[in-house]
Amino acid sequence: MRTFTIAVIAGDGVGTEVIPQSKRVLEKAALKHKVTFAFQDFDWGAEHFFRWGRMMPAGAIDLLQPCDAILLGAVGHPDIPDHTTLNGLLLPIRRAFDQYANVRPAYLYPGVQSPLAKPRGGDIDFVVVRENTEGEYAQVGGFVYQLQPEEIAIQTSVFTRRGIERIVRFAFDLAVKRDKKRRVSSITKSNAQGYSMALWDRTFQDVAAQYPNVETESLLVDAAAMNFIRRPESFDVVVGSNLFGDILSDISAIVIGSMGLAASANLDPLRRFPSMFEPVHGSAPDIAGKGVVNPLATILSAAMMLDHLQMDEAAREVDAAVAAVLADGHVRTPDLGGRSSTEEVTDAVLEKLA
Ligand code: GGG
Repeated sequence: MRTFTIAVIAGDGVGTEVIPQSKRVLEKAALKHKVTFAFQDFDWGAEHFFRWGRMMPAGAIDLLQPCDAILLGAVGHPDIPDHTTLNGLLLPIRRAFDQYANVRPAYLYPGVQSPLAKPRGGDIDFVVVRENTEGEYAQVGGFVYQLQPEEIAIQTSVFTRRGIERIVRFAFDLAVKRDKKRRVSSITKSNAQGYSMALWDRTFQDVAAQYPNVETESLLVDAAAMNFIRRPESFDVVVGSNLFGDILSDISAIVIGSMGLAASANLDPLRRFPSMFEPVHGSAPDIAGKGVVNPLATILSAAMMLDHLQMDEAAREVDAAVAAVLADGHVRTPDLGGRSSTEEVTDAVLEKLA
């Protein structure tokens, strides 16, 4: 029987509530498909920071490296600056394992109400592909006259042709693999960012020329934000920089009905290192500890992990079980207008899986 070693970082806030639920679903899938998941839990995050002054220990990357995949809950705590939590855990893992493709599907499941008036279940079905290792999140810069009245902060974006080319190519390959609209939308702000984003535009055109059967469009990020609301059904694969992908995928999460349904994968497409799977949402301190967080984003992220581990059928089954629960409409957490608990929603998914 094949055993997959899964590093599990539940993290903070609602992360500690959704991760046990996704493990329950994975265990059920494992039983059915005759594999084993050996979960290795790492108690890194805010509590680790309060105790040791770091979000994760110095040797963390070495501990994660041998694992087949990483499942992450959420990071963030109201008493720690967000840049400390993000740069102390999530971003170093993405960079260390060259998880350069952050894949964030936006699918409006039948039975779920979009806040937009027009779209019905199935009408919205696209994927945001976010460059995940460089761009605006490269953490290059510094302070001059720090903490003095004349303080200066300099933060530089890093865009490389190699970095842009590989993520754009990933987006085109995904459009071909999805075989839906075969359209890739590239998002920049090259009218204002005349160097980095101009390089992005040129690289996009170069790669696009190699995919004559894929339709393309280039949008400025402000127009893209507008069109995610105005014509979400027109998108197929959307590719953007680290920052733009991060922002736009929050819009796509909400047009499909809830942040609680938005899954994501941080992929090393070359499979040299473990990839990491996480819900798009953060630690949600406002609802943490109440037992009402929606577990479906994490369960769908676990389904993406199954797909990455080449358990395609198991991935499809988990996705279908989630779709069936949403279509029934009886069992749902408050973010979707229901009154069910986190555990009850998982119970309903497990029932459908059976
Ligand atoms: N689910 C992981 C999490 O806590 N995400 C919140 C967050 O701030 N993410 C920033 C990012 O994805 O770059």
